[in-house]
Amino acid sequence: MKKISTLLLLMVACLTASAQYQASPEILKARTEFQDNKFGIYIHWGLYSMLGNGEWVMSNRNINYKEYTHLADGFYPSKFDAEEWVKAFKAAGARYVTFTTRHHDGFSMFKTSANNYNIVDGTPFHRDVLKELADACQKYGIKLHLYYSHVDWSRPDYPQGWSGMGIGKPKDQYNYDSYLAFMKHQLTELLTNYGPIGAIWFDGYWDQKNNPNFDWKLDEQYSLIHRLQPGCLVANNHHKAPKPGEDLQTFEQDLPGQNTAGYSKGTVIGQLPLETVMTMNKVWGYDITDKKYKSSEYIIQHIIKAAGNNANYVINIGPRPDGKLPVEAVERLKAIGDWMGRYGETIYGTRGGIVRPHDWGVTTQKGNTLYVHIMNCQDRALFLPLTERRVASARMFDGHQKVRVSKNAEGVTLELPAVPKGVDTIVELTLK
Ligand code: H79
Repeated sequence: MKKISTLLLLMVACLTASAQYQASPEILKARTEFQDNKFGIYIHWGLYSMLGNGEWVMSNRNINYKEYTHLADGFYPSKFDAEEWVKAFKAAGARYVTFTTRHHDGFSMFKTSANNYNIVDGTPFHRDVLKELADACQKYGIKLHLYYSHVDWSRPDYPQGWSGMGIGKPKDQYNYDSYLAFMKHQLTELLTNYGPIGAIWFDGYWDQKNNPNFDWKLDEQYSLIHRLQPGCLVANNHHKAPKPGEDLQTFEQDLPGQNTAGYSKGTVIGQLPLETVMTMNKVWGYDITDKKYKSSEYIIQHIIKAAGNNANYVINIGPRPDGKLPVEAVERLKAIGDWMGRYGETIYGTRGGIVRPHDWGVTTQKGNTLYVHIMNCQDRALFLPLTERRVASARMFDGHQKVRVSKNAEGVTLELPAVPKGVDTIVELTLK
């Protein structure tokens, strides 16, 4: 009896411990910095890049899991230059880069001692591209975030999920404890060998959707991360409300609250810092025929819209198998950098403003300064439902021309010098 009650107590203690994740002071600081950073670059790069058909090619085309591993012997990204990448990201105004250390195909883009299926031991390239990227990020002051897949199409100990059904991997040799030990080993390497890491970004939780009782043992992974690097944020792209131990909530292909892409159906927006991650063309990994690139204007407007929705924005690039960034991506990075260089002040360090997003645009706010970003308005007058604060002054961000403000019971109307046009017209209000 005593044994049972001790056991029960222990269970309750464990449950409350996980339910009551107390973010450390380091984490709280890191969350604020994360929110201040506002804009990042995602990189999807791996063996799949060689096949030029996106990062899901192995599962989509039912490539045999043993056959696929031979790609490693031919992977030699001769033009890879981490500094060139990071300089381009920095010039675009990005403050962080999220890199795929190991995607669903199971190939590690870093030196691991867990197996030879990695860029250093398993390819003729023999270079730890993650180390080179980490060093370049340090040098140019960009935060490094690490994508880490929970799904693994190469390992029989990973329990078969919804993806990779036709790749010939045995379905009866699963052993989650063994797979979890492997992941913890790799997470330890990632958080020990590459300097300070801004976030670990998990992906793949959804793979076990047909197995509702599946226990990923997230607590063990999250507490390991927080123990090894107390300022490292935990993100998990599970498309659900945040779970204990997580530090930010990420949204795939949509702004928080939207669901045009089908990943965020019914996703509850929690209290954590928010992030939207989006592809620049259709898929994430390099696709040789996918030329459906979003325009620079679209990307810039999404940085602005995300900020107005109190979220960060991360745009993805799928580098070519030779290690170069696609020219279309480089062009867009330049255009984004031009805009961020002039208007970054209205984005970095801000939060979603007190006037909520509307069809005409969004507001961002820093202290008493409210930036009104007008992206879609055909009139010279714009009404803001702003009643809780008084407007002390208003001017155009460009050229500082004064803007007349008239007030009524419902809010204020801004009289603009001209009908807004272009990517974004910004009015700067000082609030009392
Ligand atoms: O790494 C990139 C993609 O390869 C990976 N996440 C980004 C960052 C990814 N995108 N989609 N998927 C993985 C598969 C997810 C499918 C889903 Fe669903 C569709 C999740 C929710 C809707 C499958 C169908 C699971 C639930 C419904």
